[in-house]
Amino acid sequence: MRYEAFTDSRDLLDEPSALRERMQEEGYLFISSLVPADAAGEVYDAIMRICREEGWADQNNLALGEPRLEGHEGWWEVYDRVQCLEEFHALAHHPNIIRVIEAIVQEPVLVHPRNIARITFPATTHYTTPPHQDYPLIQGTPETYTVWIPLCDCPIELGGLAVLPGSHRMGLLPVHAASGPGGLSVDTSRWGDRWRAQHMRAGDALIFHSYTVHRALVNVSQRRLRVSVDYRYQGVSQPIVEDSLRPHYERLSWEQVYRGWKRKDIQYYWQKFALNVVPRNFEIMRPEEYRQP
Ligand SMILES: O=C(O)CCC(=O)C(=O)O
Repeated sequence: MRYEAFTDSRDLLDEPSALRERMQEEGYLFISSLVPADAAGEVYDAIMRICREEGWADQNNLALGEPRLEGHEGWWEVYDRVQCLEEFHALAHHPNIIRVIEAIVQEPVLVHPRNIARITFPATTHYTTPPHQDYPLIQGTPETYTVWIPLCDCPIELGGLAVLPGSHRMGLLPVHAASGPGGLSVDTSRWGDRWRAQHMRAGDALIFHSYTVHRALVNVSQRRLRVSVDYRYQGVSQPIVEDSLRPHYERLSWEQVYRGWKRKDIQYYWQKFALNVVPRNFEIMRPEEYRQP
């Protein structure tokens, strides 16, 4: 399938109101080289070192063995170690990202501490992230923005991310049970071929509203791992659910994650804000097919 490319908003970086308007209109911003490729590469190298040590990749960073699936047996030996990487969490605080989010939310930015790394093996078509909106998974405020950054160059064949421009204007959609990270999907049949996707380079960023429908493309490479991060942001005055303040998958405590870190300013930083912490609504995560008539 061929995809129309994203609109690159790099030329708007010095025009906060134009960035905000484009986000309001399109529901996403693609910004090439938002963070330096070296900064993304440093996180990639740290993750790949763990993958090699745990037998997921060979010396050329090519996948070894059976595909490992996020959240399944055999996943945690790498993922728990990735969650402890200081450079992985530090990249979420990169000033170039904060500046863009500040332009969108027009107030001081809260960086969610719950950062996510994705390591996608080839031959995992059945477990590719399905079309979904982030809101049911993140909640708090709809004005939450995900920043998706590939840590290595990511041609379409490596399974990048695709978005449906303007889909955020449909509001919150009913969810269905699905296979893949997040486990929820929305019906996109009426959107036809309006998906946009393109070759992304390490450090390019795709930023989208929590109602914007997006999905991953299948990694059809022979042996390459797609390695990317999902970081989340919102205005500091907006509501947030408590679990967004805990490590992804909640297998480790922050104390365990932070062991041996050099930087103190990116540890427990959210505790200095008087946050509006709200409960999670499990009802909007319940698939339509499981609802009572
Ligand atoms: O990278 C992926 O496969 C999923 C990313 C995603 O859906 C997200 O950032 O919300």
